[in-house]
Amino acid sequence: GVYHERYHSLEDIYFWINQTGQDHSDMVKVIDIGSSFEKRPLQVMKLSGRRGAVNRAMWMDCGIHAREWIAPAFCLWFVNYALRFYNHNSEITEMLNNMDIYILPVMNPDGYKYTWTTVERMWRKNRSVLKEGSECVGVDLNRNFDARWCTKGASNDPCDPTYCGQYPESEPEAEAVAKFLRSHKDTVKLYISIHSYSQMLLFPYSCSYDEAPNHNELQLELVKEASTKIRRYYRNHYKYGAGAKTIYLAPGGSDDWAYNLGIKYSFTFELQDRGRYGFLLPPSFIPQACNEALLAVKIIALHVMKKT
Ligand code: 0X9
Ligand code: ZN
Repeated sequence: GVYHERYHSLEDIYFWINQTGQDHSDMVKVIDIGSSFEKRPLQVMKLSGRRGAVNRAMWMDCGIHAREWIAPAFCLWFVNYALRFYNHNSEITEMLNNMDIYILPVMNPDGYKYTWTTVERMWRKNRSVLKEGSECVGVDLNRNFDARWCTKGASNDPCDPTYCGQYPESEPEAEAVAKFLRSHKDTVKLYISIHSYSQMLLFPYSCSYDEAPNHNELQLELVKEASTKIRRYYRNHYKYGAGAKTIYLAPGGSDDWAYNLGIKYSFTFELQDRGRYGFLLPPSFIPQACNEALLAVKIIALHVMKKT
């Protein structure tokens, strides 16, 4: 529908999340997992098929970084697709019949709101204010997780866009996600974090050049396969590989942390584009950007279901 071909304000997204929960109460449950620095709710949508309980789940978060507007747009697109095509598309039906899908559409609501309402459209971090010391605001939530925290590739200067925070999980947004995943780690088999831009499908590690134990499976059976299909069906090019070698060394990320927690299928997607518009991706690009990412999510989720 036309709703998903636009970007939405934070208030619109909250309204949509709760409306969707009410309209589809048989398949959607809205769960509050915590609140942001400025006390906005962190709302997760739990999607389930019309079946009994299952002991398998996946997690997807969007909008860790404030300016990456295509990310929350993708989470909304995905939920809409799942609800609309459950029992009509075999892949999404199989996913929902065999796993619960936890979706956090806006992990950084304060930052997202800030990019919508001030001239700082290029803001990246959250909006946390330090009690003492610095005048500068915000922590990079994707440097705030406990994975070689604040080593090379992150900054300990609060004024930098990649500031790692005072300690791992110092930020309420990162802490809430980490807490939720720790308490669901026996069921969550797949972690996906949605970012932009640069068109990449990344997996651990990004915090070091070490090769993950299941590197070959992640590389050859999953992201390569997804990239090939995106090229075939959408004529678009996605790079793929371990984060540190493919994009850059960057510690403290959610994907590496989730991987070390035991979620052996852990990914960061960088959606469109490759830099022409960058973070300012025009709304007319939303449908293709989301369909490409959806294809990759399906390929990976179906593989994980077979293997776990
Ligand atoms: O630097 C990041 O956090 C991500 N790129 S972005 O341009 N969206 O900021 C890449 C994250 C890759 N994974 C880790 N660094 N753990
Ligand atoms: Zn990002």
